[in-house]
Amino acid sequence: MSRPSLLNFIAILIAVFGGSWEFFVKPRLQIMGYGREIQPLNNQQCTKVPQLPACEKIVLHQPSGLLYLACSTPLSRTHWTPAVGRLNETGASFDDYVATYDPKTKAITRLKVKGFESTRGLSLHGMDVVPSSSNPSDLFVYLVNHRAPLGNLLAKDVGADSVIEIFKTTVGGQTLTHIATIQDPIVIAPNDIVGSADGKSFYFTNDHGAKVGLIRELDLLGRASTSVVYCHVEQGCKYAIENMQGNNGIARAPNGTFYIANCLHGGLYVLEERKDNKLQLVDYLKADRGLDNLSVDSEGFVWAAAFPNIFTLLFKHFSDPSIPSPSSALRFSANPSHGATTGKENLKVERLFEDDGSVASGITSVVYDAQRKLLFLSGKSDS
Ligand SMILES: *[C@@H]1O[C@H](CO)[C@@H](O)[C@H](O)[C@H]1NC(C)=O
Ligand SMILES: *[C@@H]1O[C@H](CO)[C@@H](O)[C@H](O)[C@H]1NC(C)=O
Ligand SMILES: CC(=O)N[C@H]1CO[C@H](CO)[C@@H](O)[C@@H]1O
Repeated sequence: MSRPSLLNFIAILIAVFGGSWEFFVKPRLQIMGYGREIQPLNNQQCTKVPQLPACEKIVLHQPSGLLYLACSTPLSRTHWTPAVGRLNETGASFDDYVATYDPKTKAITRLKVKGFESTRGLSLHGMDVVPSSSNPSDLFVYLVNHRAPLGNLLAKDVGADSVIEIFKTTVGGQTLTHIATIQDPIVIAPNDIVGSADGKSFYFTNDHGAKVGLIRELDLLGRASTSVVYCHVEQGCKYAIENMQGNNGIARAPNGTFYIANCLHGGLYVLEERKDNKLQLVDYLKADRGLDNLSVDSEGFVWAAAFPNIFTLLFKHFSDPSIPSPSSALRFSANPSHGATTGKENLKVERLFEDDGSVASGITSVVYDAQRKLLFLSGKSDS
C-alpha cells in the first residue's frame, strides 16, 4: 500500500460507508491500528546488529543456527520498494546482497555473487533458503529481484521488471553461485517465496494483480487480485491460486502445509498443495492486525511480523526510517497438538513481542530459533 492509495482508501471508505462508521469503517481502521495502544512485551533483552540495516527477509538455517538475510540500504528502500508503489529507479540500489549472521560468534558475512552474468544487478525483497535434497550442506537460495525496466521505460509508468533468481551456496559458505533467472509475464508483483529442495521450482506471492495504476489499489475495496504462482525452471510458471486478498509473506511447514499472510485484513491463509501444484485454501485464521512476513519454526508454530499501527509505518517510517514505527510479533498455532484446533474457536493466536519502535522499529520479518530459543526481528528500512 502506498501513501496516496491509503489516503484514497480511507476517503472512499468514509464516503461510501460514512453512515456505518461503528460497524464498517471503525473495525477496519482498528485492524490497521487506529486508536491502538502499544503494550510493550518481551522487548527488554534485545541486541541490535547495526551492521545489517534494511534486511527485509531473514531465513533461519535450523541445524547450524545461521541466519540468511536479504539486505539493501535504507535509502534505496525509500525510493525503490515496488510492493508499496515506490518506483524511483534512480534512487535504487542494484547492489543488494545476501548476508549471513552467526548469533554465536556475531560474525557477519556478505556473500560474494559468482557466475551472475546479468548487468542489471540485484535489488532484493523476498527470499527462501532451502537445504538440497541430495546434499543438505548445499543450499538453494531463491530471491525476488526487482530490476529496473529496460531502455527508456520508466518504472513509475510500467513498474519494476521483477524476476526470480536462483543461487546455490554451502552452509557457512562465502559465495552465491548463480543457477537461473526466471522471467515470466505472471511474475507481476513478486513478494515472498518458498523454494523446493531440488533447486528447480518454487511458489511465490504476487502482492498485487498489476504492476502500476489505480487498479492495483482496488483490493482495498474488496477486489481480490493477489495470487500465488508456481514456477518450474523447465516447465515455466502458472497460477497456483488466484483471487486472494492481501497476499504477502508465504511460508511452508515441514509437512507441506502453506501459510500466507493477509496484510490487508490481518489473518493467515492455510493452504494445501495438490498434485498438479495448485494450492487449495483449507482454512483462514484471523488476527487483530495486519500481518507481514511469515516463518514456521521447527516445532510447527507460525510466526508473523505484525503491524500494530500501519499508519505510522506507511506515512512516517517508510519516508523517513529514523521515525520509529511500532512493531509486534504474533505466533499462531495451527497444530492441534499445541492445544488448538483449526476449528476457529480454539485456535491460538498469541502476541509474543511488542515494542513502540524504540527498540525494534518497522519490523517486517520475524524468525524464531526454537532449539536455541532466540527470536530475530528485522525491518525493511531499519535494522
Ligand atoms: C529519485 O531518486 C533520486 C536519487 O536519490 C533523487 O535525486 C530524486 O529526487 C528521486 N525522485 C523522486 C521523484 O523522488
Ligand atoms: C501440517 O501441520 C499443521 C500444523 O503444524 C496442521 O495444521 C496441518 O493440518 C498439517 N498438514 C497436513 C497435510 O498434515
Ligand atoms: C518477503 C517480504 O519481505 N515481504 C514483505 C515484508 O514486509 C514488507 C513491508 O510491508 C513488504 O513490503 C514485503 O513485501
